[in-house]
Amino acid sequence: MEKSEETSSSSSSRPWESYHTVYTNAKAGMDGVDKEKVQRVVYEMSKGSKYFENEERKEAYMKQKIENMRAQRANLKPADLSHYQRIADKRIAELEATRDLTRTWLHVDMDAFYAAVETLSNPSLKGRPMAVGTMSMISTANYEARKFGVRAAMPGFIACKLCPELIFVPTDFKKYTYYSDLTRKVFQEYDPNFMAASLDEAYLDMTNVCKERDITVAEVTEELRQNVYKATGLTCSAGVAPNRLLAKVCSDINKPNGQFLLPNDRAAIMTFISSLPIRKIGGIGKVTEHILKDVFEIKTCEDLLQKSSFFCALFSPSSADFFISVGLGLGGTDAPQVRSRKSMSNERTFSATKDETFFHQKLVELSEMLSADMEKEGLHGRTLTLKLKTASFEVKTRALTLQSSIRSSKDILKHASKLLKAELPVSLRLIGLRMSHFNEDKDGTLSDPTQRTLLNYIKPGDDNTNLVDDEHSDVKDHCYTYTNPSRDPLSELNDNNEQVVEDNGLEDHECKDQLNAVKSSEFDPQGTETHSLEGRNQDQLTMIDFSENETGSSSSHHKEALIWLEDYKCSLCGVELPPSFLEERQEHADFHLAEKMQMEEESAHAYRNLPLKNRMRQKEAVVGQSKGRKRPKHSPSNGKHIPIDAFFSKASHNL
Ligand code: DCP
Ligand code: MG
Repeated sequence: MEKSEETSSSSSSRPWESYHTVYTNAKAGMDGVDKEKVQRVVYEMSKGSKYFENEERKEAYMKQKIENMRAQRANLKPADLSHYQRIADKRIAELEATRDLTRTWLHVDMDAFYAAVETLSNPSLKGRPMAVGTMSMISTANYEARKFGVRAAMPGFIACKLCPELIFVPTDFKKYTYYSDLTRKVFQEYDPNFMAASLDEAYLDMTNVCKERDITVAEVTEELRQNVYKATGLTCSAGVAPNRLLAKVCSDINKPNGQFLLPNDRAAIMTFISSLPIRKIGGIGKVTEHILKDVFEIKTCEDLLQKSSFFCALFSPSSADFFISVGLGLGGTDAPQVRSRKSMSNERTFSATKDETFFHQKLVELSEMLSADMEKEGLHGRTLTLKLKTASFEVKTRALTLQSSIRSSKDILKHASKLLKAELPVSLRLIGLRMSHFNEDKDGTLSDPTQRTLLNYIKPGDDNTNLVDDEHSDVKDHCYTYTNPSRDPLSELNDNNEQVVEDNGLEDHECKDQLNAVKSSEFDPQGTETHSLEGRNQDQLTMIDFSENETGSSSSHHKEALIWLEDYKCSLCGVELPPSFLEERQEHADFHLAEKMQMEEESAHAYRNLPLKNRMRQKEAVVGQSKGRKRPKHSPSNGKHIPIDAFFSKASHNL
């Protein structure tokens, strides 16, 4: 059996050659970089660290996935393959029939956004290598610094080693938001329903403006870029294509300050796609790339079509559709409906610390920002989720759903502090807050509070559910259409308006975005690949992993509670959300989680209020049942919330 480049070199005398992290991935402006030097420096400087250990865990996990997939491939008989080839050919024809060449999409992305904004305020930085961020973490680097291999999501101390002249500038999110708003005003002139994908990028449907003004898309794109420059003093790059997936790929081609147009012509698209490396596609991250390369020898998007029988044989229908669609150069073309905001979040990354006063300060800042954002959009929220990344890179979320919705920073802080208190003492490197379940009633009362019974948590025993391949959905669905565009902190993967979000390199489903994934490898705060490749049966089943274990190898007790039936229906309440609605799905999962915890708390409360005699009877019954079973580890409960680890051990009994 063939060995991948990476596996074969891992034991060589040049161990860094197999050390691929987000830091060693190339971004725009890094083409001429000495990749081996960067790899060696990153390897040497991170060796022995927790980050390194985590990378090794992920690497081991990926290798295991690859081995499993190889074994499955080896089991396929020629007759199986021709059977699946027929299925694939049919699906190719069906998907081809959906091709829509009538729209013209533009993806616009600001060049070295934070760095460019900082250079505007301090022109002496011009032409000198500089990075925005700190010694712990860099948010972005200008193109001068990129020549040395310095890039976003890289720790500053590694960047200094690569480029000793590097100048550091601290982040100033207010400034970036201000400039982002200016760019959005320009975008609105061309497409009032443009889709903001992050602070520095957006998708615009240019079909109407071209028709109305009888102007070519090349001209109008030049004009838009000039107008952005006039409004902000900043340059941007653009990609134009018949769909958003391709427009996103195109905007990176002539970065910085350039544009690339792909005509609305099938032959041109197929030529473009034929040599396009799969990794350029949003939604194909490191793990998927390696599986496709190492197991199926797939390197380009064209290879995806040629090997489509394997997808039909070994992957879920949604994954197979995704790969085939990419092979055909298909992507989102529809003008999405205006949807209301589902959640808002922000987070802060810092060097690992146990300092509780510091945590409190961070919570104060985050609560204030969240409150200000909600106020800006006239929203009140009911579900508050606290996100924590521990010193060992484990990501945990703790959520709580309130009886009535809140907005003030004081209220947010109060509840966030309760959630955090239950986790102390802890060493953290990231704290985030997310608010969801909004209602727009200004008084904060709920017009339709959702009341559910325990029955809602009984999961139908359905073995035949489909894989929710979170890696493969279209970023279009993670973007919100703004009639009044404002800051869009929704997309956790793309919208780093508050912080550096580390990429664990596992995948780019950024925004956890997919078909049109944005910020590919840069934004993957959760980093858990839900795309199960262990076997056909498992492949058919996807569960929401609330724990967001970044190693990608979460233990089974973490994987409970919510299954997307037939790929789109929530097993708990029947709500329908297609796989591409990643953010909404996460939010929906949070809702169930918080609701479940609330109910647990309520039953605990009812239990506490039972006469002592009855309680004793119940306790005896429980002890009897659980004899011989390992006792779940519970975190201290605080107030209305039950820590998630308690929830999972309970859930695995209940469901
Ligand atoms: N960002 C961040 N952390 C990351 C990646 C990005 O904080 N891991 C922030 C800083 C960037 C901004 O988001 O300036 C936009 O991200 P891009 O990926 O678009 O990167 P840049 O705009 O900096 O550079 P490019 O010219 O490659 O678009
Ligand atoms: Mg950018």
